[in-house]
Amino acid sequence: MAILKILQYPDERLHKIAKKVEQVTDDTRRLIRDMAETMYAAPGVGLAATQVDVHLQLFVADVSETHNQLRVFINPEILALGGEEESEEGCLSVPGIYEKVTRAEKVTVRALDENGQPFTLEAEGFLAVCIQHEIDHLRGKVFVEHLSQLKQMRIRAKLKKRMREIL
Ligand code: GNR
Ligand code: NI
Repeated sequence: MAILKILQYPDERLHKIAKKVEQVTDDTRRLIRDMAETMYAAPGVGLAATQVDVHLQLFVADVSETHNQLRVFINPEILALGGEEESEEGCLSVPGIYEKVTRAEKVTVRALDENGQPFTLEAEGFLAVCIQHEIDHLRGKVFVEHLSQLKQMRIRAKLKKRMREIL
């Protein structure tokens, strides 16, 4: 097991488009285990491969209060979106920034699990938000890119200032 390094916005690698996983292998499962460990340690409720600089269509999520209901999504496809709802989001790649984003209230997604078995899931509430947030990452999109240009500029300035203060 290993804790992986999470890319920090603004990093151009967060804009790479993830490629399909052609075969679910032991290597895929090792990556999934490391991503899960990284997500739980952060702590976070989701983590996309893009965030650990692996550009494959794969993410993990656990929105349970008990942190023992890991969900794995490989090659996720959105089959349907319904409704609209605004909620506050954060991202492990944009630490300390929380902003409201409007997304679909319900999402139907098809994906493969860690054994390469297909499943379809209808999600709503926080899980639906999380799934859309992670699929955005796989498409090279960070949640702040749903905000106005002005807000994005302010966020980038804030993060750069913070980075300077640490160094
Ligand atoms: O840990 C996370 N919390 C969160 C809160 C609201 C909406 C989305 C998320 S996902 C985020 C982890 C992360 O960055 N996943 O990509
Ligand atoms: Ni994120």
